[in-house]
Amino acid sequence: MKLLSSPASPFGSKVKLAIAAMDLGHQVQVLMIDTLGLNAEGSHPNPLGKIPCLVRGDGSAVFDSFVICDALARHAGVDWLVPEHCREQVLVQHAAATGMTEAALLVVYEDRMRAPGAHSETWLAMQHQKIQQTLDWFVDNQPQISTQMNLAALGLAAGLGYLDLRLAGAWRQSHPALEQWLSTFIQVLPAYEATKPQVVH
Ligand SMILES: N[C@@H](CCC(=O)N[C@@H](CS)C(=O)NCC(=O)O)C(=O)O
Repeated sequence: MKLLSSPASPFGSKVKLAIAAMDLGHQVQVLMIDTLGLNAEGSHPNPLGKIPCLVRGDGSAVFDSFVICDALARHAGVDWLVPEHCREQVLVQHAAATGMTEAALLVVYEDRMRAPGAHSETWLAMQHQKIQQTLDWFVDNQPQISTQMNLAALGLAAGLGYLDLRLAGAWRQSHPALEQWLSTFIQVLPAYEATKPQVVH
């Protein structure tokens, strides 16, 4: 299997963490792609032109990151990614992590895709507010950390890594409880350091 991703992608990071947690590293080759380049050529296996995208041996493409994690769990025979006994809680926490990460991506895209004079300060403030409110929410709704790492924990760790990369890690000062949470996560899943969102030169 091939995983199309990029080192900075938070959703790619979540999938790479899932691969490490499920010990599937030897079965998945991670390929770095440039989404803008592939979109231009129209050759992306995901019609949305987004990463991450898993391409299996038979050529079938799986997206988005949630569906990829689910497909990998089924492939590995893993039943703890979304544990049955706390299914709704994990899915809600995962949705919060996803929304927070999407808000951070929108901040980055606003900066990257619009000319400086065309930025909407109102829109940016809304996204920053979503991020802050969700961080607040996670203080009281921390995903459980275990050697069998659930989807919400993977999503939050990848999302916090993206805030480190793109928003200068300001969350660490405002939310020390989550900094402690991430540090415990890394102790249990050290692969975080190699798979967190990062810029590779
Ligand atoms: N819901 C998707 C979101 C994926 C996503 O937004 N990926 C970003 C990079 S992290 C992307 O490909 N952006 C390029 C684009 O939107 O064309 C998932 O969970 O996989």
